[in-house]
Amino acid sequence: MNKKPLLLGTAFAMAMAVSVNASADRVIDLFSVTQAKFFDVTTNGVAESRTVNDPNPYPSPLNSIIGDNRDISVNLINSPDPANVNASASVTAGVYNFSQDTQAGAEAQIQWDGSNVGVEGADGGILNPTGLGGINLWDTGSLFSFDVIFADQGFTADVIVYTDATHFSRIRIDTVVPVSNQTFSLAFAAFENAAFVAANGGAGSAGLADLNNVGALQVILNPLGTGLSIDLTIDNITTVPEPATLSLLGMGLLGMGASARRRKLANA
Ligand SMILES: [Ca+2]
Ligand SMILES: [Ca+2]
Ligand SMILES: [Ca+2]
Repeated sequence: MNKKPLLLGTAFAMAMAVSVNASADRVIDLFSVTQAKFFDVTTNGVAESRTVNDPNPYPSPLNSIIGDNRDISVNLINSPDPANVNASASVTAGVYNFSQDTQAGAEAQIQWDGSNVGVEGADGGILNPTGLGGINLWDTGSLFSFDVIFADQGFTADVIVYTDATHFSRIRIDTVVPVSNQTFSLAFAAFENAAFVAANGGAGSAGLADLNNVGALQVILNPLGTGLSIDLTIDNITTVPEPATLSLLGMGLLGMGASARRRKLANA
């Protein structure tokens, strides 16, 4: 697995953060719909899962979850004392939290796979790879953007875009270092690039995801279940329109041009 982080420079990340607030027209999740904290206290191979519907379905201007439903889960993989050394997840105060005790190893998931009907149980833990019904993300932008408020360790996350059960693209990111208030971006084009996906995660048995036809989105945190103490807080996940990003970068370049002109005038 390629461990090279897909991090962007701080200046660029700041520009991205501004553009998210200014002009994103389709959210993935603003984490404003809460889910109470819960724990997995068993190393039985079964995750604890919770599901919630958005009380303001799309296209309400108050909609904050793509597909109107979010599933979160925690799977305690190993622990010397599961009842007391374990892991939890929650969505409260506008942010998602995953916490893993020292010496525990756990994986956490966030799924956006539409309402829980058919293949999903009441808790939403099973992924429905076509539950979003084929959303065209290219209509909404060209990058995923997610704000990590805090991570006390470097963390690994797999971001998976599904078109259906056999067409998906998985990309692993690894921050290597702790994170504080940083915006990460992942280009849609990366998920449609066979060589990049093969090198950084993997594709479905029938091929890559088509971001014109998205059936589900999934984030797997700490997919290796490694045993470090982890506290991770994620804020808004959105799609970012390229024109807004370019115009912000362009404004930065214009600003540099203006100061160069001022220096010239001062020297004249
Ligand atoms: Ca369990
Ligand atoms: Ca669901
Ligand atoms: Ca699900």
